[in-house]
Order: sequence, then structure tokens, then C-alpha cells
Amino acid sequence: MTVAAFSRQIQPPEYSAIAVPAMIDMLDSRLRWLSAWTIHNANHLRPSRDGLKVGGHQASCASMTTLMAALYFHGLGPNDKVAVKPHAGPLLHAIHYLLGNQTLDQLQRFRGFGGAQSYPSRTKDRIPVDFSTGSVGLGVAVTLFASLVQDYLIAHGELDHSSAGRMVALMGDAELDEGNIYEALIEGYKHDIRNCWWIVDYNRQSLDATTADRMFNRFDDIFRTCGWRVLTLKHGKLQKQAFAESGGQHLEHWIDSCPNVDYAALTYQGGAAWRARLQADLAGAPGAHAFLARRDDEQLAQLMTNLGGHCAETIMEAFDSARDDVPTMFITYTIKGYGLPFAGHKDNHSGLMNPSQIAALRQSLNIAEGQEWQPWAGLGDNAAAELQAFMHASPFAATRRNRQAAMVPVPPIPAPQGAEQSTQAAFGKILLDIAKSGHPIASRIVTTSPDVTVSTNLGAWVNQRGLFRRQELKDVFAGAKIPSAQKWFGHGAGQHIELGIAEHNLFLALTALGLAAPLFGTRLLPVGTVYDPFIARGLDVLNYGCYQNARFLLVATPSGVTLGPEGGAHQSINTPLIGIGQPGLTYFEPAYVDELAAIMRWSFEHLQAPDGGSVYLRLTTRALQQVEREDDDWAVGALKGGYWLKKPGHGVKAAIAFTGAIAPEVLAAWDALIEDVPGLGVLNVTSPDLLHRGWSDRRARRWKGGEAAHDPAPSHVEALLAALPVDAGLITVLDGSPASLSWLGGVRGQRVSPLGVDRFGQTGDLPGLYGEYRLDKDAIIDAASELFLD
Ligand SMILES: Cc1ncc(C[n+]2csc(CCOP(=O)(O)OP(=O)(O)O)c2C)c(N)n1
Ligand SMILES: [Mg+2]
Repeated sequence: MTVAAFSRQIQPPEYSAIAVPAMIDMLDSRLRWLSAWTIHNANHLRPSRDGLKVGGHQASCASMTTLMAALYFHGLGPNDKVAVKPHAGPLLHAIHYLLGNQTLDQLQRFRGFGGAQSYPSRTKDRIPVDFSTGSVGLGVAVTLFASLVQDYLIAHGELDHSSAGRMVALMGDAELDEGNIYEALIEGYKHDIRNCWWIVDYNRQSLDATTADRMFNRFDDIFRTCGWRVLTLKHGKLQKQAFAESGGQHLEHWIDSCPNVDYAALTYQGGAAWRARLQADLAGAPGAHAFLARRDDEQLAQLMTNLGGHCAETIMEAFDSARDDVPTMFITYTIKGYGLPFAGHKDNHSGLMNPSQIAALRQSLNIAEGQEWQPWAGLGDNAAAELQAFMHASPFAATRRNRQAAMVPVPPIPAPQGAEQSTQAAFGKILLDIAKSGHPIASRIVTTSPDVTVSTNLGAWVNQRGLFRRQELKDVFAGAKIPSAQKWFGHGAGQHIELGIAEHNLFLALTALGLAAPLFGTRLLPVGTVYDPFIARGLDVLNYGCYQNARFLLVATPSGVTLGPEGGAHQSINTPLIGIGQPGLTYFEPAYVDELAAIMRWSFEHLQAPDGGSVYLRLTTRALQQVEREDDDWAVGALKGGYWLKKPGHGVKAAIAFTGAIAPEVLAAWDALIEDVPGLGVLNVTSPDLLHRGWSDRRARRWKGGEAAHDPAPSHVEALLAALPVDAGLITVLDGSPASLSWLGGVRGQRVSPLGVDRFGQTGDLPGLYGEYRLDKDAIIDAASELFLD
């Protein structure tokens, strides 16, 4: 079914005696009440064990009730997905509560342990949530990338056209200040995205204050420039009718030129203040005096706050006028705190109604005391039944949200051959081999990179698999027979999504691609490459993707001061700590390419496992002499986080634990030390992250009960270090923050000499830099001596 076809399908049901806008209005009040009451209960009624403020955003909810009622029960088609403005989370819970998908217990525990989350969460909430939100801007932009993923799946024959939906973001106006919105907009234009709606709750307030007027018309320009249709819903029907009255045209002009802050303050002050101000400003305007005199204060206040975003008919008409696939931004003017006593007040972002204010709201909605949680309280029986039927007849109510996707089998991945290789080059070769293999996994891998495709060694894969473009893109250089190693042309079957240089977009694309299974029912194996230091640029988005359990392989390369001549601006230092500290992401840093091949195979399975997650590989351009393996014992350990590259001797006094590219320095130091320290062991830590997690997990399990509670098996790092006497010292070393490995001493209480980088790098060759930053053979020998001197 096309988008246009299903829009016809979702016309209001015929049976109802109540017109749809009136249904939306009833829902609007229900949502305003339930969201306010849920927050009130959490703050004022539920016993507090810690005295902490609970919080919640009654005003942010109140400005969106009409919009959400109209969107969910008139706007949405069966395949549409929505990112809800974080602070409107209680509205989403209320909608599901009315539909019977959310329990009273969850609402009563809103913001409490095990209860409904403060901001919609795919993983923590018990209702279906399409996209988590919380960090403003990201939930908006991810919908754009989700529409790109949908197009990718359609073009690859993985999703039928008829199953296409619209990716919708309900956003606060302050989210328009986030730079990631514009980065996404630019990328979206390049990729000709479609089927995306961004609906702005234009309440002209952020957290701190009323927002500045100057940007007002500029947003339209920016979006239109990027190929979007912009629909501005400034006035509701009441206002439009009033403008047509004699004298009403002056009011329209006055509203258009009224500064945001004045409008907000007058809204808060109410009818008498509106009258006084309008009488003063419109004095002498023909017909204006009579126009105002025809309304009492209450009617005047109602008229002045009848903005587009609070008028069901206006919103429904706007939705209906945008049912093609053109990306559309709706600027819907609203009042923050609409219908609540602090409407319009500049400080209302975290404002909470006090008990007498909520009681007044309850009474105004005809809700009897004690009936506060009753879903249809305040409505007559017939109206309640009709409203319920109306809601259940909507495509949204019938939609199953999370989809299941079949697993993609992962073949063995052989290690690239060669005596000297870097992990980065080997990564490129492995992907090339997969591309050529024709194995089913090859068609599920989709790669992406923010303008570092070539320099992270993805070029050969792209030569094989092409760029993804909905419209064909010729390789002009190849056509003109100009020699180039990159033969890139774009087409629907292409498997590399080339991004401009914006790391936010990389992580948003990975997030959307990594949610293909639950969102679209088709599994993709996304691989994104980036320079390791620039992970920091997209860090919040990386966290965002992991938080909602998106599955992707992040390959960050080159890394560390090993990058030599590129200098300090490109040399990553703290990324191993990010790898250790980021939940939902397993960090590996292999030294040798056979480890890399095994880790990549493991990763493709981990990306698909129900209890799996995403993976981060920290790679290097430094070519290392590969080691001769005597057996395959290393392989199991490498996938658990480490193995003894040189087994420690009995009763040995020390061992070196290292990670990654400085393996040659470690082995040279071992050669130099072995006579003085017989049996010196070398522990190759392929994943400081897995070792640390396993260690702390085991400790937690002992105390948290469960099957293994009485005798949890030792973690991998405990088993590894058990090969050493407790009084043996450890030299830890990696090209990164020394804290990434120095904790190893805590596992069994061993002394540690930590080496690593904790100052900014600089340009240089490896001997120069390794000497300066104490990563060379001599530093390792000195660190060993330090252990014995102590
Ligand atoms: C990245 C990020 N920075 C800061 C915040 C804190 N914060 C929460 S809401 C908000 C302002 C929201 O204003 P707006 O988007 O207009 O929403 P509304 O007025 O509808 O509440 C801010 C700054 C956040 N959630 N995310
Ligand atoms: Mg706002």
C-alpha cells in the first residue's frame, strides 16, 4: 500500500455520532489530566524514601496534548514510527494507558524504581517505544536516518513498498537549537530522504526562558532550502474566524508582531491583562474596540491562546495535506502549560501544580475525587464508549510495534595472510574477502563513514559493493578512464552509505541501521568507521544508540600516539576508557590480525544475539610482525578479553600486561628482561573492557543471588592472573590512558607499574614519541625495575 493509499484508509470511522475533532478534544483533556496527575502523584502523593525531588514536566506535556491526540488517532498510519519529545513522555504512557497497554501500577511508579521512565525508553519502558529520547535533538534526527534506512531496505528488496511508513518526530522548539539537527538536515538533503515528519511544539519556551524572536522565520528558510515542506500552524479556527470579523484584522496583525515574551506574559496574566494591553495597543484602530467588547475576559483569553497547535481541526487538516512522501516540518504554535495555572510563565518548565491547583483542574474536567486514575473519568458513559471505540479503530492501536528478524549466519572469517600487517589494513581485507565471498552475510553488512571511507580502509569494500543511492550516481572519473583506486558508483543496491564529515551523523546512522531488526523486521549488520579521536565528537550519540540497544560495529582507526606524524590533534588518548565505560558496547583492541578476524566473527554474532550488543574495535595503522602460533589456545582467551602470549613461569616475580600496537616494544622488553626475571609472562589484553566487566560481574553475582550465587566461577581475568603468585608485580602498558589497564593490580592485590599516555601527543616518529610518552622498550624495563625497587 502506498502512503497515499493508507492515508485514505485511516479516515475517521463512520459509525461515530461525535465528530473526530471533538473526539480529539476529549482525548486532549484526558491526556492533559492523566499526564498532570501522573506527575502529581509521583511528586505529592507517593511516599518518598529519600526526600529527593522527583520532577516531571506538566507544562511540556500540556503544550502537546492536542498534537499528540491528533497525531496518534488521526495522523499515524500503521507503519509509522514516532520519536516523542522527551518531556512529553507521560503523554505517551497516558495514550497507552487509555488503550489498555499500560498498567496503573506503571503510571503510579512513574519516575520510580521499575516504573514508567521519565523519558520514553525503548529498553526500560514496558510500552512499545519506537525511539528512545532524552538528549534533546537526537530523537528528532534519528527519525531522518530511520527513513534513510527504510529506503535502503526497500531498495534492497528487504521491505515492501507497501510496508513503508513515515518516521515522525514530535519535538520541542528548543531542540531546533541543537546543531545535530542541521547536520542531519544537510545529510538528509544529499540522500533525498522522504517519509519524514517533524512536528514542532512551538511553545516559544525552553528550559530557562522564553525563546528569542529573531530566528522565527529563519527556520522556514533553512528547512525549505533543504527540500522540506514547511507548514506553519499559527492560528486555531477560533482565531481565524475572529480575524474575519469586523475589527479582527487588527488583532491578526497585532498577534503577528507581538514579541514572544509579551505573548507569554499576557497568557500567564489572563483575560483582563489581554484586554488592557489590546485596548491600549489597538486604540484608534477601526472596529477594534467593538471587537474586544464582544468578548468577556475568559472568552478573550481563550481566543488569544487558540493557537494552531491547540486546534484539533487545524492540525488534522495539516496532517491530511501532507500525506505524500515529501519530508514535512509542521511548526505548530502552542502555549507551554496550556490549560494549566502556570500557562505561559517563563519559569514553568519544571513547574508542578500544588494540591489545590490540581484539585481545581480536576474539578474543571468534571473528575470526581477518587476517580483520578479512572481512564474515562469526567466523560459520560456514551462519550467514553465512543471515544474508546474511536481510539481502538485507529491504525496506531492495531499496530504491532517491535518486529522479529531472522539471524544471519556468520561464516568462519580467515585471518589475512602476511608476515607484517596492521589491524586497520587487515580489517579492510577481511571486509573485501567477505564482499567477494558471496556469503549471505555479505548482503547484510552495510557500511558507513563520515568522509573517512578511504583512510579507514573501506575503499576496497566499496569498490565491490558500491555506494547506496536511490538515484543512480555515475563515477565520472571511472567513465573518463581516469586512473583511481576508488571505483565508486551509486545505485539502489549499493551497500555503503557515504556521509559528510559529521560524526553525529555517523552515530545516528549506525543507531538507525542498528535498529533495523526491531523497527523493520530485517536485520542489518552495520559497520561504521571513524578516526578514533573523533569518537568524542559523537559521544552523546554513541551513548544514545547504545542506550536503545541499537546493534552496530564501530571501527575506530587510527588510534593513539602511534599515529605519529599526524600529531596531537588526531591522537586519541582516552578512548579505551570510553570503551570500558560505555554500557552496551564491547571494546576490543587486538594486536594481531588473527585476533582481529576471530573478534570480527564474534562481533557479527554478538550484534545479533538477544543479549548481545554493539562492538567497538580500536585499530591502528602500524604494521606489526605477526606472531607464530603454536596452537589455537589463544583464540578462546582473545574473545574473552586476553590470553598469555608468553606463559608465566612458576613462582615468577612479574608479568607484562599490554594492549594493541605496542606489542613489539613489549616483546623487545621481554627479550631484555627474561634473563633477570625468569618466567616473565606477557599477557595480551585484547579487551580491557571484557576483563573488567567479567571481574566486577562475578563480584556482583555473589551478592545478588541467582543460580551462581554461592559459587560464582572465577572471571576470566581472575583465572588468567591466578597463573601468577600474588606478590608478582604487573607492568601494564598501552597506547592510551594508563587507567585502562592499571586496575588489573586490584584483581588480586598486585603491585602495578602503569605505562600509557596521559598528556596530549604531538608530531613525531615512533621512536621519538614512544620515548617521550614512555611506551618504548626502555620504559617497560624501567617500569619492571620500579616494581622490584619498591
Ligand atoms: C542535550 C540536552 N541538553 C540539555 C537538556 C536539558 N533540557 C531538557 S528540556 C530542555 C529545554 C526544552 O525546551 P523545548 O525543547 O522547547 O521543550 P518544551 O518547551 O516543550 O518543554 C533542556 C535544555 C537535555 N535534555 N538534553
Ligand atoms: Mg519549548
